[in-house]
Amino acid sequence: MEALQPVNQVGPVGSDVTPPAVKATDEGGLPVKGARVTFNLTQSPGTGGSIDPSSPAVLLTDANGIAQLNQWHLGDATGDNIVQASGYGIAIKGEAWTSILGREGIGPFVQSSLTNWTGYPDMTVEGFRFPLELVRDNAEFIAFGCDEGLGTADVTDGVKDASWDCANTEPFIANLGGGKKDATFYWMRDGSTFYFAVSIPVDETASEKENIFTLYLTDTGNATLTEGDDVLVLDGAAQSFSDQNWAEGKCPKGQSFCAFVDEDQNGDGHFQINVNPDGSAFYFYELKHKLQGDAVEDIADIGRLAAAFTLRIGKGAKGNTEWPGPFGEYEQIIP
Ligand SMILES: [Ca+2]
Ligand SMILES: [Ca+2]
Ligand SMILES: [Ca+2]
Repeated sequence: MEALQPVNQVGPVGSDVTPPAVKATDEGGLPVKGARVTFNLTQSPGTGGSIDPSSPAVLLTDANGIAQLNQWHLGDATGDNIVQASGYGIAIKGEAWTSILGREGIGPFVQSSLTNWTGYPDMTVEGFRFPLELVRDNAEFIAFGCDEGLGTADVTDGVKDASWDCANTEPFIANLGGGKKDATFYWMRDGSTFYFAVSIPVDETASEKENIFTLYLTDTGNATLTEGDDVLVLDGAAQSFSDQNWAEGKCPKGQSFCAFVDEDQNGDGHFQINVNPDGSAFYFYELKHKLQGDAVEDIADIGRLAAAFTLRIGKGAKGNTEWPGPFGEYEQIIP
């Protein structure tokens, strides 16, 4: 029995995640139809967690050997939700053949590569005696229920791991040399740190020369970029992160980007081109910035946060994105 869906998932508490599915095959790798698989919801934090059909759900595999739940709804509290799938199979000692019992204990069991064969363990078939062995097979599926916007992300690799599924998200349109793309802005926090990311689909996996994600943060509730605001720069091509602060009015003449590099470098970030399971690619920029209680060059109040960002991918105006736009305007992301 093989798990067909991810055995580890993350989803907001009280949400639906991908329902578990298993495939039953014989030792020749052929799908086994009609095998009985029992799905048990063995752990569900809080209340409201369920599977459909309800636990214990007993399903028969289809012609492709697949049994799948219709739905898996996470409990309303943070923690691991667990579904276990189990079924019995028969192995013939010394023979490369396996089948699945129709019910626990003794037959009838489902036939696979042999025809018109019904019987019991340690039985005789066509004059030959096959010692049979009952084998219990299990698969375990775990889905972590998280509170949306709360969690800790690993930003050391530019890879979008499952922890980002806990983040707040906002869609935006990214301008690329090849046209506009539907992209996503992510943010989340734990007790001491904010995490931000953007994900942008791309048509090819070639790296871009100009490749910079610049994030602006303020906690003052101001609608526009102001001196002293936090500036975080992630240069994807150079793989460099820089913690800065906005220096309005101190710009050299003719220069529009007026940020000073902080004495206290606080944070980290990475960029990578990732490949989806379907083979399509996406840029992923991820960074973190520790919350500060006192440093003037960093955000001070974690209870209220407004953000803006620019994204430059490729040369020229076609590759410039401003969110929420126009430049210098903020959007409140924590009210
Ligand atoms: Ca990561
Ligand atoms: Ca700093
Ligand atoms: Ca700063």
